[in-house]
Amino acid sequence: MKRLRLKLKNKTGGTVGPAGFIYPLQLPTSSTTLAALFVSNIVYMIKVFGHISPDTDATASAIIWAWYLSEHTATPATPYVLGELNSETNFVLNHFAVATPELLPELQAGEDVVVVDTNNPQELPANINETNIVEIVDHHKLVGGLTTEVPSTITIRPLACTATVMFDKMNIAVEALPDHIAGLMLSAILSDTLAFRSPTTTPHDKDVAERLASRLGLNLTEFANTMFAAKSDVSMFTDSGLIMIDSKKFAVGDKNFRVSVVETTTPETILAREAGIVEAIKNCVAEENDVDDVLFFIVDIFKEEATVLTYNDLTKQIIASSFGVKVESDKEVLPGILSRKKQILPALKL
Ligand SMILES: [Mn+2]
Repeated sequence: MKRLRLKLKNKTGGTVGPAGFIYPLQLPTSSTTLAALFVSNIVYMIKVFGHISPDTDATASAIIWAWYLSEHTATPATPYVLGELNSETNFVLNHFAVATPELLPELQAGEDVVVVDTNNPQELPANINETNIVEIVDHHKLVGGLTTEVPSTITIRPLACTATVMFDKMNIAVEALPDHIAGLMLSAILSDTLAFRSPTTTPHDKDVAERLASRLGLNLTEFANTMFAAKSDVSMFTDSGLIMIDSKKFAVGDKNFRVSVVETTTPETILAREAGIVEAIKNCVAEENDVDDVLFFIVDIFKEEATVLTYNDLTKQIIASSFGVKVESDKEVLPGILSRKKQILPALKL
């Protein structure tokens, strides 16, 4: 904290107030009032966070952007996450010696926030539209629903990963990036692209990842495989935890689904838990009023195929009509299907 204050003072020419707080000369937004500068008597600190069910990109992007805002724009920022991290993300944070971000506390009306790796209010705190969203950095389709009182900086680019968008926006040479920031960027790209296997991958994502890997002296394939091995250890998750690791709500016709994905190199360990997972799905449908069913996809990273559980009539029907297959058993293998964003959600129909 001391280092940050000194840096802030040097950069902005701000002054230190009577209580030792920094009063920046340039406030980040025109709507920021002096009262809003202080949250629980601490220095003004903008909160940066991604979506619920945080994955490696959502977590890494929050850390990367908070670092960038703090170090390069004199806007002190703190990264947060909206839930428990998956085993891949924990591995990545450990590997690059980065502290796990705290869980996002309840947001106050009017407080400044930055949203990364989503623009979907359904994946954000319920009162998100009462906050002041000063910036969004994302790579998902624009779904609508987020509103702002004043103009906001919004960057959504058709790249495979939010970290790639950030790499471009920062415009800092790979050599000048600290190790942990380069490492988080690389990990986020490898995670979101499944090491360039996913059809969401663009040549630019690949190029940036290769430059980051060489900057870090990492063998890209080996590092990606270690990440995927970490991701594949889901022994710490309960069956209901498993369907929530990476889950997005999605409406198809008049039905609301949870579309859950587990990416793994060892699908047999997940399939061994099939009965328990189906029970967990039934409990989820009973508990969540706005969920009619859960589509649970097990993505085999190395074989580049997905197995989806088709345990009842509705799941059989939607998988049959969406993917043009005859569904005759309680699961269906879909060759070549890796990406929920690009291959699963756009295909879903009843
Ligand atoms: Mn992402």
